[in-house]
Amino acid sequence: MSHSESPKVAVIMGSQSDWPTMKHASEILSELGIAHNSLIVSAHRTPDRLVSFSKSARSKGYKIIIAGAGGAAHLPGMTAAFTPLPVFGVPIESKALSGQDSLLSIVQMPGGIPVGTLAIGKPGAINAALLAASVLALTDDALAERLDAWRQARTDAVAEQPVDQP
Ligand code: RP5
Repeated sequence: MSHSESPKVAVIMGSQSDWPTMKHASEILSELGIAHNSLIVSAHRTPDRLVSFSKSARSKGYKIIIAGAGGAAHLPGMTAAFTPLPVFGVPIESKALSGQDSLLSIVQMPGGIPVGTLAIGKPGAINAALLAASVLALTDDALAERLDAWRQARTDAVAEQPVDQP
């Protein structure tokens, strides 16, 4: 857990090998002061862990789940099948198919069980965290101010004109 208050966001991933991507979601959540947990939950290798985590997520106080998985990426969809919480899926950039397999596995959910699917890889992990922050900020004015400041800092960092790089 990253903060003393109870975690609002769970960042789950199918494998240790997903952490280099999913840590970017965790870092953004930390920057914004959002309490969260990062957990390995595999749809294929630890299916019982998937069921127990997903079924208990709401009662544990989580508000949003960010789920990253690669290849035959069933984790986000199966998690969404077991919980009414919003699930944001991050397709991991797989070696075999550069994450296109992950993307298509996550995005093409049947109507009725939604997974909000982000971009492949690091940008998707970052944006999943920012999207979670936007949702939580709807009912948290202090977080809304931190998110506004975070966004303004990125805007302020953009130069008006390009320069030659050394
Ligand atoms: C998926 O299989 C994981 O999400 C990971 O992206 C992929 C490969 O896992 P490892 O073989 O690296 O553990 O379940």
